[in-house]
Amino acid sequence: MSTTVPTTPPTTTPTTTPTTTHFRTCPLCEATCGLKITMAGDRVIDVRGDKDDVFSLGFICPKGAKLGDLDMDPDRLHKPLVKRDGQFVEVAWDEAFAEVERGLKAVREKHGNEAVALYMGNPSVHTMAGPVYNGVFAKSLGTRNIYTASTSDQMPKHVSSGYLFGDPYSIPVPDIDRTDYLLMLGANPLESNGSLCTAPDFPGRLKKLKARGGKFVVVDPRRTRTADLADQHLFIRPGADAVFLFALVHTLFDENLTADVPQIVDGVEELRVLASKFSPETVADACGIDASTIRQVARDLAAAPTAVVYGRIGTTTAEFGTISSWLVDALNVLTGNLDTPGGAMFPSSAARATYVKRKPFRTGRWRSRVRGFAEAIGELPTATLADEIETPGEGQVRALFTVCGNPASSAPNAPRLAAALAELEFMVSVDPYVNETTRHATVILPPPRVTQSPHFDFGFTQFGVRNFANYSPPALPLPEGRPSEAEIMARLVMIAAGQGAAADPRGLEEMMLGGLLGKAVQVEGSPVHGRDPGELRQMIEGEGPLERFLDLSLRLGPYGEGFGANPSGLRLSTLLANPHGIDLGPLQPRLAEVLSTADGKVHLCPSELVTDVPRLLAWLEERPRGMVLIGRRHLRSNNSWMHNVPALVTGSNTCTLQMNPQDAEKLSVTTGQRVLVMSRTGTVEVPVEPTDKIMPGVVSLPHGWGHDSPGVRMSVARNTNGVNVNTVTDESILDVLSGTAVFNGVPVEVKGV
Ligand SMILES: Nc1nc2c(c(=O)[nH]1)N[C@H]1C(S)=C(S)[C@@H](COP(=O)(O)OP(=O)(O)OC[C@H]3O[C@@H](n4cnc5c(=O)[nH]c(N)nc54)[C@H](O)[C@@H]3O)O[C@H]1N2
Ligand SMILES: Nc1nc2c(c(=O)[nH]1)N[C@H]1C(S)=C(S)[C@@H](COP(=O)(O)OP(=O)(O)OC[C@H]3O[C@@H](n4cnc5c(=O)[nH]c(N)nc54)[C@H](O)[C@@H]3O)O[C@H]1N2
Ligand code: SF4
Ligand SMILES: [Mo]
Repeated sequence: MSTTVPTTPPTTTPTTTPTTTHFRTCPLCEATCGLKITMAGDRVIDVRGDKDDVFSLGFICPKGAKLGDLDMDPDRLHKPLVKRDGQFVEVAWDEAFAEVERGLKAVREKHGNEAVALYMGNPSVHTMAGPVYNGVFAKSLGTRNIYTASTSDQMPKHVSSGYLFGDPYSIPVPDIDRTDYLLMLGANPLESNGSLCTAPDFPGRLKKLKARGGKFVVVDPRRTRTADLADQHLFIRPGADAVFLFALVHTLFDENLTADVPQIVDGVEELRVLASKFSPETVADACGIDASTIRQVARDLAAAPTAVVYGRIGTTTAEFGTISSWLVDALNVLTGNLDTPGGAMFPSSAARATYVKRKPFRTGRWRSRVRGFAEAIGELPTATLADEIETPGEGQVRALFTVCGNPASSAPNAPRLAAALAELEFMVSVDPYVNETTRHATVILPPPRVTQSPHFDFGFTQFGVRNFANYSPPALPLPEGRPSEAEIMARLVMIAAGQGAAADPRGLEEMMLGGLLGKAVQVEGSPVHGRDPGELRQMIEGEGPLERFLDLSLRLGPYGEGFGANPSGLRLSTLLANPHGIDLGPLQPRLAEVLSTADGKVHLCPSELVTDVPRLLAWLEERPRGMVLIGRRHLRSNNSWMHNVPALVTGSNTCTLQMNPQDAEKLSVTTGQRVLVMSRTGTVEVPVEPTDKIMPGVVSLPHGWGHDSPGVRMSVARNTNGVNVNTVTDESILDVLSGTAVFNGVPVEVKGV
């Protein structure tokens, strides 16, 4: 579709240049909106919602509309940087990879493989290269020091799904398009556009829920824009979701409101006994919600023809994140709403390998060296990465790779981690910016522009409220000699595997494709069982390695053409012929397919999760009763990395401390006055924003701000007024079952300056 040969960075194109139109899925958040992008030469001149997109139907948010500014950001790196004598210098790609090989080899020879850590951040599930190469890269490094943003986010959900259903990757989503009653805790989709629930135009879908006579209830310490739209909003004291949910479970049993629970569910009686300790009357004070209101919510949930409970970041990045995640699904089971339309359902991604049966899940197969935290899905908690870098001894982390991550901003007690990064012997970052994290790198390998990269959501097709598939080829070709993100990752894999910086990435690709096909032909029930992998390899189509992986995944997926077994099924060419995507219909019940527990049952009361209940009971007695801090997302921010787009950092997108007017009055502070927010780990100074939208005793600061560290090369972000909230979040407190950081309910003291 594109006609011109671009240079990078984008040129200043005369206005007479002919324009081209490109339909692409927005890769910025989980909503996967279809965009219509107009380009003049290699410049993006207009972005709007693609009204023909089968899923988003023209919806777009301000971030998607500014995708062009992000794509053409003058601060974006186009050449690798290597640090020499403390200064970054631009080098050729071959030289950069050779430097990576030298540095990695030196650390491994001196300290062993465990001295090398890997951190993968949020966009690594939004790129195509991430899902294809991250796993093999982690493996080729041969270290247990694997960290990701998941332990600052949704790991509790993986652990609860792992123990309930046997598969940590099968996370049910709320079927919001068909439900009659939605109970939403700790999510604000009117700003975030939804998470672990891919629903482009989430606001429109919530309005439709109400228009069809449904009800939705928001539980949040802040009256958010989502809460404003809801039928009912309950202020909850931060961190109390686990006891609130337990009280709902209690009420269902206490008032005989449970539905007929299917035979396949185990542990109902154990859960009843456990929940008996959490009556609404016992937990009301901790929640800040009357016992009668808690009982009313349980009754409404049980009475609705279809209903679903959905909990997100406010419930997962909390001290009892895994218990909350578990009870959300327990409530869906007990009310008869798991795996049924209008309830919590398991999406079916078009790129899912249908023939893979997972091994029964467990955490703690190994533990972190310093603080002994359990591994979960092969990862250690990001909250303990600083311990692993700072603490001497065998296995001390001395080198780090970061891919799509900014942990020096995003991790709890980020300043401590940033200081630890500065002490590393060697560090490589795959990242387009010199930011809070990458400024510490020895080598920075920048991925190409968004418009030069292909897109398919391997991640978020697993969380859609409808099943869908959408592929966007690159809008612009890569300039000669400029590696794609896939090639950057492939080269890192080969370096880590000892094949050297100059090895041909096609060798790795063939090995990976051959490995997948080799496995698929062996599994009974696979559409290619018994076939010749070599013959199948010949059939795979696609221009680059990512397209070929996608073609393979689609062909072997649940709607796939099965390498000829189902000729009308999906393959890459089907998606290429449908630039507005393919709608694969509403979600279908598929629990039987998902269940991977050893006994083939749903474990409603897994003993592994019950072990944390005594800590919850102790918290009920000794919970923080003073001021606590929670987070906040704004529509025009996205974590730490979009503050360099001028149009996104104006107006209300500011880093203020929201505080209830009663609390502001006690401190004698008014709008705009500066206050100190102090915690065990640090202090930040911020302007206060009194608002009755936040409950008394709670303050809120957004994350991802504070870009004025020395060496950060983000000229717009540098000049924004913001502080890093993770200066005051505490890495010493975790959701122990999942190793997840606590960003909500952090005890703080606030003082006027
Ligand atoms: N206090 C507090 N802290 C939080 C949160 C909170 O709510 N409160 N939220 C947490 C959550 S949910 C998350 S997911 C984490 C996020 O934590 P991180 O993933 O560590 O941080 P991000 O800010 O998302 O940074 C993304 C990085 O990827 C780079 N990047 C962007 N696009 C690309 C690309 O295409 N390729 C490559 N290679 N790099 C790219 C950016 O330049 C940036 O450096 O933060 C967590 N931290
Ligand atoms: N605009 C924008 N969109 C984003 C992002 C972004 O930074 N900006 N980040 C993306 C990422 S990485 C993610 S993971 C998703 C997250 O998506 P969401 O989970 O929807 O995230 P938030 O908007 O932070 O909403 C969390 C809500 O939880 C509330 N909360 C805080 N503490 C508690 C508590 O103890 N209990 C309860 N019940 N509620 C609590 C907060 O007040 C807030 O309203 O958003 C994604 N989308
Ligand atoms: S809601 Fe998300 S996917 Fe949609 S345009 Fe905005 S950033 Fe992009
Ligand atoms: Mo996240």
